[in-house]
Amino acid sequence: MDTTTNLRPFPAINFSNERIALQEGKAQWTYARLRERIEQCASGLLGKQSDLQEERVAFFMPACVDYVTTLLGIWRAGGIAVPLNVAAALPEIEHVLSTAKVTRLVVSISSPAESLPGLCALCRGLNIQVLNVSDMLGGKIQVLPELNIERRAMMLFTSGTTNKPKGVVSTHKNIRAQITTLLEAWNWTAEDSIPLFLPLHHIHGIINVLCCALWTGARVTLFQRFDMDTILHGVDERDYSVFMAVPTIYVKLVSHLEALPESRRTRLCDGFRAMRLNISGSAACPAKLFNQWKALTGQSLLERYGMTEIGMAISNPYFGERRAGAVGLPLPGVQVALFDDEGRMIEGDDKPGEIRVKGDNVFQEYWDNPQATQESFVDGWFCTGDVAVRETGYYRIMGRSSVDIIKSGGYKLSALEIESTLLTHEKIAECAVVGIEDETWGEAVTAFVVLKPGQSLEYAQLKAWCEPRMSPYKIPKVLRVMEALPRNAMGKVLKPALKNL
Ligand code: MCA
Ligand code: AMP
Repeated sequence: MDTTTNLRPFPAINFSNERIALQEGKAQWTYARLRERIEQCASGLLGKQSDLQEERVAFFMPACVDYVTTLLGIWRAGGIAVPLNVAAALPEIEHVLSTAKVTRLVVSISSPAESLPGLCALCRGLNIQVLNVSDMLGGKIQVLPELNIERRAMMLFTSGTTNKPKGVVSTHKNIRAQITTLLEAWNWTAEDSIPLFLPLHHIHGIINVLCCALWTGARVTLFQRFDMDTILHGVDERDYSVFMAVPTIYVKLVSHLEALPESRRTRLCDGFRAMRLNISGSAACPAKLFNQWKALTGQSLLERYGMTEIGMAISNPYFGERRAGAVGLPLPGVQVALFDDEGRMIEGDDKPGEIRVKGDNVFQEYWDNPQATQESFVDGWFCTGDVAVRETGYYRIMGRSSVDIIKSGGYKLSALEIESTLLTHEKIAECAVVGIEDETWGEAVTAFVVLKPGQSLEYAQLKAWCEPRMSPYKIPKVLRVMEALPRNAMGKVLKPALKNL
């Protein structure tokens, strides 16, 4: 196998030339034009250097052609791409930039650094140069480096059971494995066309949608966010063959479609019916939702399971039974096993255990955190912290080993991170954050707080206070003011008890 990478592993980018790679509004970019942009961006980033040598280059952009140009430009020039969450609050961006020791931040005309108040000053303080992607386009293309595929390529931040998010570092080899397994399993072809409306600081949007499509020569229609009417317009126009979303989006689609007049509903449901594949992932797809979607559109949602550290690991089959409530079978090239509490591998069906994963898809390390990296592997297996059971070979996720991880609308959140911010509120003495089951969000972030003596706090006040301090999706949906938090004899908060209040 080729052990070097530049863009050659993305065969379509080199060879699809006149095919449309990207569509944004009415504008379109062919693969040839995209390649030129990527090489110009890579050359601009390199300047007089011959290789970025794993420099961490962050970029702050929603889904747009400049985002794609920058991501692939950084890879092409030998840097580590650090995509930022465009909805993040400034303290969260500061954590990413300083942890990753980012040296340059790329912005675009549509998302200048000024769009987030304080970002320019933050970059000055951290000695980070801010550059605009448009300044790098149109320049001369220079000789670009050949890179070994073992080199680091991307750092995504993920919440864990510790306080602040950790940087998950994947190599070019990991990324290649994460893409190619999905191309094979889901039958991607150059004829595919997919809308991309998911955030682009996570695997789901970056690898499963964008990179899979660009690897094969398919077409990606870019949207800055999930806007129901715009997305459904494309469905009505039969623009897409594949649709990928988190369960919350399917919940929203079901209630939207059900509320429409019958003729309009039928047209749109027929639009989904005409696609070759609808996929759900990032959080559990309840059997009820699977059945509702099937009843409306005739599509059996293909549910799959993945994680920032491993890309995708388990998937229902493209051909064959797609089982409601189950995530399916290990993907090609990915080893998956269940382990009991004593660390013994579980053979056979029906015994629950922790999912552990091995394969080229598994990330290299948590950035600058060898201890966390070491603790997350046992005998070469990556320990996911998710508990599953096999039923006639199919995996079904039963839950997580930690109550401190919350999944809301597909985002993984750390209860501890939210608690530590809430504890800086002048009126809050104690707090515990838990995810309470919710039909739309999967889990709704709920804050149980004990106030300091004589204080009162309304939900609206808390929400307004949180806004500059955390991403909107982390802000508690519910505030419960308590006299005291339930604790065990050791003084530890009994979170499961809170979930049942
Ligand atoms: C938006 N809001 C949320 C969330 N999203 N609240 C809780 N959880 C959320 N996920 C809040 C906003 O703050 C706002 O609150 C209100 O909902 C409406 O906001 P809006 O932006 O209009 O909502 P939306 O556009 O309908 O967003 C819902 C969404 C979005 C499209 C489902 O959350 C989303 O894109 N989720 C996908 C995340 C994702 O890609 N995860 C993959 C990571 P207010 O009205 O009070 O201001 S996991 C991964 O990559 C692994 C590898 C995997 O397996 O895939
Ligand atoms: P993230 O770290 O944001 O990539 O989220 C990964 C986590 O999402 C996994 O560890 C699971 O807990 C959860 N997850 C992803 N896909 C599914 C699924 N199909 N069903 C249940 N949980 C899922």
